[in-house]
Amino acid sequence: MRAFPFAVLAGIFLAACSSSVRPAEQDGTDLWLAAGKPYGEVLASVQTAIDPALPAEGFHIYDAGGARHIDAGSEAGLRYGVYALQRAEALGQAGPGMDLQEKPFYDLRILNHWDNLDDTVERGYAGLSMWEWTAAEIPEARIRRYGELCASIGINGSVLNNVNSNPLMLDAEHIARVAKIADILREYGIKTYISIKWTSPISLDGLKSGDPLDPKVRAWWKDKADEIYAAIPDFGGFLVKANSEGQAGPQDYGRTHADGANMLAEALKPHGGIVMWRAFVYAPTSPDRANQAVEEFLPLDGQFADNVIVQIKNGPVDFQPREPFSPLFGKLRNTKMMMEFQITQEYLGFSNHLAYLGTMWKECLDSDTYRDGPGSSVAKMVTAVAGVANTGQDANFTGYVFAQANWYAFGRLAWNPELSAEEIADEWVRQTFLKPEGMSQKAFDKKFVAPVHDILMASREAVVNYEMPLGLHHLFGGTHYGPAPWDRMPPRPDWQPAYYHKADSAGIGFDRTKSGSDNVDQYNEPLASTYENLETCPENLLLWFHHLPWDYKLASGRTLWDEICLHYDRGIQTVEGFRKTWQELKPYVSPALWEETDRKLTIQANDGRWWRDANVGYFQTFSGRPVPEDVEPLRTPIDSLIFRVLLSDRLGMPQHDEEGNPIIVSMRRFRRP
Ligand code: GCW
Repeated sequence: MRAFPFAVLAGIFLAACSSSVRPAEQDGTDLWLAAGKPYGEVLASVQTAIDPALPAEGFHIYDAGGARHIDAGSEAGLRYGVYALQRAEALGQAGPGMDLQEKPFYDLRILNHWDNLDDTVERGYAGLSMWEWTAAEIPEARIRRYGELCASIGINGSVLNNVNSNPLMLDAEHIARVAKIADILREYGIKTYISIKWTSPISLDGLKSGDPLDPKVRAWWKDKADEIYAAIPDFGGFLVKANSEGQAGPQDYGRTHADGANMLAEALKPHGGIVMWRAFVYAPTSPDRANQAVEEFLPLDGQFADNVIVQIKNGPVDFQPREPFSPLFGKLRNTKMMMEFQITQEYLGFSNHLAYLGTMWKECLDSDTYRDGPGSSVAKMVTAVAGVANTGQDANFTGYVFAQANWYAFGRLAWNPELSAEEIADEWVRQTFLKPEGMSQKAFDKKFVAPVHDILMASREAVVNYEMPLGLHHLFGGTHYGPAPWDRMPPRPDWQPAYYHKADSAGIGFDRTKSGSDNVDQYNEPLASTYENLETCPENLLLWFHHLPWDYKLASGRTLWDEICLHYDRGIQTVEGFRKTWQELKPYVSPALWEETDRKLTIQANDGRWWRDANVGYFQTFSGRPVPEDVEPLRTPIDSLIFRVLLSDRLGMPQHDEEGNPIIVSMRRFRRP
């Protein structure tokens, strides 16, 4: 027998190993339940008991007498326990002697669906409404699947329709339909809520007014609540957008938000329902939109009924890639507050861009408001959490496998805001992507899980960088997908990017210091001074709080102008890094998921360059400075971007060509600025 040299033998052996690694077939429709055992199987493997001494939604998993047990405070707690065990098994954390006791941090963990009765979804990027309002029957199987997914991460409430609500939501036909959906969701521990339109009594029954102090109006809402509870005995309550972006509300009758919320609260109270009253209010006349929620709501602190909770967006403007936390979280003391996060990526590339939001939400939850001294984190100030859902009729629910990570992260953080974004990312990757056959767990962890986890962790900062770095915000146009810093679209100044970036030949940024809009003073000390002072203002919020000259020197020693260019470039290069990594991951991921992600990462990189060309190119018309030599040069002259728009389909989804470039077209009509 001829002896092969060792190196040759080793080579043959390695080749055999790698060729026997075959990616698992999967298409993303199992979401994060892909790697776990079926629920029924996990349930059948344990002994269960309801122990009223445990917290209602809490559970205890432990081993005793040669068996695994799950004790829980209620049926819902038991379900959470089974899912927790399923997750632990999938993550390899369910070995003998397991002992895990948990209860949710927040009682209300709610998804807000901005779904319309015509089946469109406002800011929805995963197809039409999954509730299928216009179909003859409700989509039962789909709703069950949704129920499982929500329950598996502890979500216990669902607001079925858009906050820009339709009065028909409250007619008999829709109440009956909502009742059918609620009957299914109840099985998964999920309460059903609806968004109401303030003027419903006028539209539906011809009342002359919507005045919350008018006895007829009050009686109408009371009767309506009784009617709903007759159909849905455990109905959760109302979510309300009032006196906001053109929606009517109590202020139209000279009344306050508290008057309005309390009227509804009174109607719901006998049934145990709640009102979630949104603080997303702003008027076109204000010099700083970021100041308005505090201006309107602080004077009402302590006036809201005990079954009212004020729902506040994480930032003071509107779900931008980076905002400081809303100052309202540090101001209200005698009002229940609820966080509103946006899971759907309205400003972070829709369902095209890979942007893991666990990091963004943690940044907000961990921020110290100093309301009751140091340690008053936003997470501790709020008593409930809502997330604007990213679900639709798409088979994978979210339009992109990586968008599923955000639904997952929302649920996990609502359950336990102390989890880290890293842990959640790691859990999600391991449960979502199946290990290829013939690959050891260790190899899979190293070659696939770790790099994908790293992509997730870097992704939000990449978006901030190529869209709106250094505290810039609201630079988008049209459908909110792409850049339009030049946009001066009527009718409102506070819908125009120039209101926010304020670029001129002297510099750029919004002066929110004491000598500007004084937004800094809405924050408690030491934050007010930290933001006010250029030496201490965090660089990633610099242009949020300050208007600075183009040649202002940053910590790096470079000028503001150069740093702006550098950040845009860094965002693009980070996405290029994701693309490169993804190429290397091809052997370990199913072809369907690999192709989907590859195409979307290409789109993301191209979109990133479009954001850069538009913003850097436009700001250069003011700065008059060259783009530094160590960054990638601009690709498209600014002249050819201004006044052109992205081609979108009928649902507002952006169109890209074969190479993944955004299709930018001339406007059909000139709109007078
Ligand atoms: O950010 C804006 C969105 C609107 C949304 C509004 C809100 C539902 O662009 O689509 O309306 O916020 O939160 O009410």
